[in-house]
Amino acid sequence: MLNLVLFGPPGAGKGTQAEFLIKSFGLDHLSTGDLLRSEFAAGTKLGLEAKSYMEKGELVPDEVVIGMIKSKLESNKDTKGFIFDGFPRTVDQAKALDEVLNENATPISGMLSLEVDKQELINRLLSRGKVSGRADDQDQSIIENRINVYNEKTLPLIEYYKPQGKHFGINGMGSIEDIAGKLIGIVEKL
Ligand code: B4P
Repeated sequence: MLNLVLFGPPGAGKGTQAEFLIKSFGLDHLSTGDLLRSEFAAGTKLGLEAKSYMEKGELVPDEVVIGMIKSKLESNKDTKGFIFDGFPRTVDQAKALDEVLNENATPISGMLSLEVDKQELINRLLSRGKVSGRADDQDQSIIENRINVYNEKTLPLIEYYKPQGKHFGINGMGSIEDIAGKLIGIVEKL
């Protein structure tokens, strides 16, 4: 089973590149951002709680996100593997994910980390904000907060996966197709 963590700051291209990896390797996509947005579109209690954090560019509490991922893993047992997109975002989330995957002897195969300059991230998200309707993509100060939260709480995850030999850094600047080619090349060797 192939389990990939697609990693990077907001706007690095995680959602974009996940589509290429799904097509190439037949994996199931688990994006916590998409799952949380569908919860609040459905008006659930979990979704309404998450919305208040997401609109400020803060992380949704670990227990909410971990509970959501556990139930998705349990209901998708017949799979070739998963792409975890935007999850884990804290060391506690990574530990919780490892616990569940280890119970089924299906560990993380690799962490693909997209590296993109801060100004490019801001430009990409502001331009998506013009068409997506996402409140967190329309205000530069919220985008900057998301990047700060990433640097403080999410970036340390690189040091969690590196000693396990699972971290792969990829330059995420350039054409979407070229970046996809580099990612596919890495995954083929895992
Ligand atoms: P997400 O939905 O994960 O949003 P994101 O980090 O902004 O990344 P996204 O995947 O959308 O953008 P992408 O890089 O693909 O999270 C939203 C919020 O949900 C978080 O802020 C947080 O509040 C909450 N949340 C989610 N997961 C959580 C967790 N695990 N724990 C706690 N809270 C959680 O791409 C962005 C844009 O760039 C696209 O428009 C794309 O077209 C463009 N782009 C991509 N590649 C490009 C390239 N090479 N060149 C030019 N443009 C490119």
